[in-house]
Amino acid sequence: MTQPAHRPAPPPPGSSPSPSLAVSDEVSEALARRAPVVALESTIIAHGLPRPRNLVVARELEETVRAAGAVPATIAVLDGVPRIGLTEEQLERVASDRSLRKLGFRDLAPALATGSSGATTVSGTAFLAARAGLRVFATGGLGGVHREWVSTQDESADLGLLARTRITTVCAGVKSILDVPATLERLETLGVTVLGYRTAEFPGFYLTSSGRPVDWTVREASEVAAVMRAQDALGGLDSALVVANPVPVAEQLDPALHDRVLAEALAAADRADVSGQATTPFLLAYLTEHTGGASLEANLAAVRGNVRLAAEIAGHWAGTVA
Ligand code: PSU
Ligand code: MN
Repeated sequence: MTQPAHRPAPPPPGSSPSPSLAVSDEVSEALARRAPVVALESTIIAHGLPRPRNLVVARELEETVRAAGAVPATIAVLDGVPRIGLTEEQLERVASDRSLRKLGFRDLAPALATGSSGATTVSGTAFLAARAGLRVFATGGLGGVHREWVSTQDESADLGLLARTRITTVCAGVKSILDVPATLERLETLGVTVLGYRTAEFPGFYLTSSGRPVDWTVREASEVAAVMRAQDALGGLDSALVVANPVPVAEQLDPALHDRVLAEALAAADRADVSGQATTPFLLAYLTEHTGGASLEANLAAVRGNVRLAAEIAGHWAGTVA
């Protein structure tokens, strides 16, 4: 056997070995027997939904995965340890601890090094899930290119991370607070495959449709698993597979109300000078408050549908369902 040309330098004396992922017993057993597992993010719980409803939802989403015959793996970083699969106590902490940070991919290393705790965004979750060997992930809406990008250059790290990570991400499109057409262009540029699930139109998060077309439509979870196998057969670059699953028309936010309150929310964010990681939680909270909770219900309907579909895809991927 030939030796690698470059070997990693040994750790400096006194430094501890790099902390590894803490995969819960339930998730590692499921992975070992190749049972279906669905990764769930924690930012939506800690920063995207109002308390105390967030904890009820976090539990419900895990239950939904189980009911569909898969194992849920909610992901967060607690006291510097990246956790894949949380105990009930840990889930409660994610939902209630206000000091929890919001961790994108780039925040993971400092969080580990400093023993910090935080909820993981799509980029943080997708990275950790893939590192743990998970292949299917459900969220609400992806981050993307913000309106006003020309002046702020605010584009979620979700996009770049998904371009480099082999994980199937089920979402209701990208959050409608964003510049959806620009985000779709970026996904194309970055080479991220997008499938519409039973739709020819890209979903609009709170709304069933964003009005933009998708290039590929699938009708069954088994077809998504077939595309995943084709990704692997092609090999080469790792990138995600985005499965865009619209909220049912009956459960969408009223489009006129959406447009009116979103315009107000964007103006309020501008006045309050919100930026960076605070932007998305600010806008989501504004919408919840000023639609009398209707946007929250649409958001939850979208997430529930995504989690159900992700569990079904995971079943087909694992080969436990025909
Ligand atoms: N989906 C939701 N609610 C949320 C999010 C997604 O229904 O709060 C979170 C995800 O964690 C996503 C993040 O990664 O919002 C995007 O934040 P930013 O725009 O700051 O990258
Ligand atoms: Mn941002």
